[in-house]
Amino acid sequence: MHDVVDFRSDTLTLPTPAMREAMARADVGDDVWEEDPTVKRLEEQAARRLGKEAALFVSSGTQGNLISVMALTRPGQEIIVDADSHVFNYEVAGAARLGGVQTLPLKTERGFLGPEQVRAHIRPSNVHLAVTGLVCVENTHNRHGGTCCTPAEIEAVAAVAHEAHIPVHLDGARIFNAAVALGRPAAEFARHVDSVTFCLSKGLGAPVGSLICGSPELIARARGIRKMLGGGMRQVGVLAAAGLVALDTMVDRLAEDHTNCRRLAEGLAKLPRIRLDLAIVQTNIVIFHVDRAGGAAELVSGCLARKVKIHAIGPSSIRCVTHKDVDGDDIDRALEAFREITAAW
Ligand code: TLP
Repeated sequence: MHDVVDFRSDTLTLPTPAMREAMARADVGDDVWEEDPTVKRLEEQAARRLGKEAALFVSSGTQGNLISVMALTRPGQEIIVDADSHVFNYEVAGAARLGGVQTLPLKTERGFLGPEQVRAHIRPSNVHLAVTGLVCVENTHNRHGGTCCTPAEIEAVAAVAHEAHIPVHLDGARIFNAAVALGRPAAEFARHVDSVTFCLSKGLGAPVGSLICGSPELIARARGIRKMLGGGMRQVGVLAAAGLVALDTMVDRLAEDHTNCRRLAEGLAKLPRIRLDLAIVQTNIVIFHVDRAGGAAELVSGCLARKVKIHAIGPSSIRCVTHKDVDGDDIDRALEAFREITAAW
């Protein structure tokens, strides 16, 4: 049981004592000179886990996605994304502003582009049209409530893109949640994409960092772009050390977060004026809708008064994310808070 129960994001997780110890003891060097042994170890392990030949440590998921887009496209091209994707909604238009690409956002049911949808939107060669330069997919899907797509679904989309010589990027910020939920190795989700990013600083609990994984050629290009964006870091093994602990010790326990999220969702679904689809609660995110004017804001402030932090992602929708710093007792406490607030509804 924690003093404050914080469901706002799994990015709020605090580093574990083992991470802090590893950070203090880390062997370091200048990583711009490629002389940081701890960063190298992390990059090797990340590449191995994702089944790619090479990897690059970057500051954040946002930077990882931007660098991947820039490494795989040319300015003036168009990238196909789903309309609810993180790249399109939450990355400050970086792909447009810094990558010079135009985004084609497509509506989907679960957050996952289908192969025929992608095929239908690849631009034909025509003097008026932008050239389609990249297809991006996201797994698990944040704005759709942590939904997972299967390796086969990614393979099908990638096949259509590759047939047209278009590369595919996977925003796998929470790919290990998908891997744990579906019982498949993370590498299976990455097998058919050209680049994949994943985050150490969400459910895995590390304080900072993401990795881009791909071919040695892609990673060499990404390294140059990272430097250009000011993301070349020096003795950054102090951060990579925490990432190694995260990869070694924090992946399998994500199942606990999924169990807690399920229990939270089931409790929420029983409350008056709360609407959610239990069938899509697959990992550590639950998004629910409040059918009462001002109800979402009431829940946010009522919960806060009971030391439960939740986040409204729209005027009537709330996202709760479970993670290592929320335990079973916290779920009970939060559900009690929700019950008290909605009792009068
Ligand atoms: N998502 C954050 C916010 O930016 C919304 C969160 O709290 O969930 N891809 C996906 C699918 C993400 O959910 C996020 C972070 C990122 C990329 C970006 O990662 P960071 O925060 O490391 O830049």
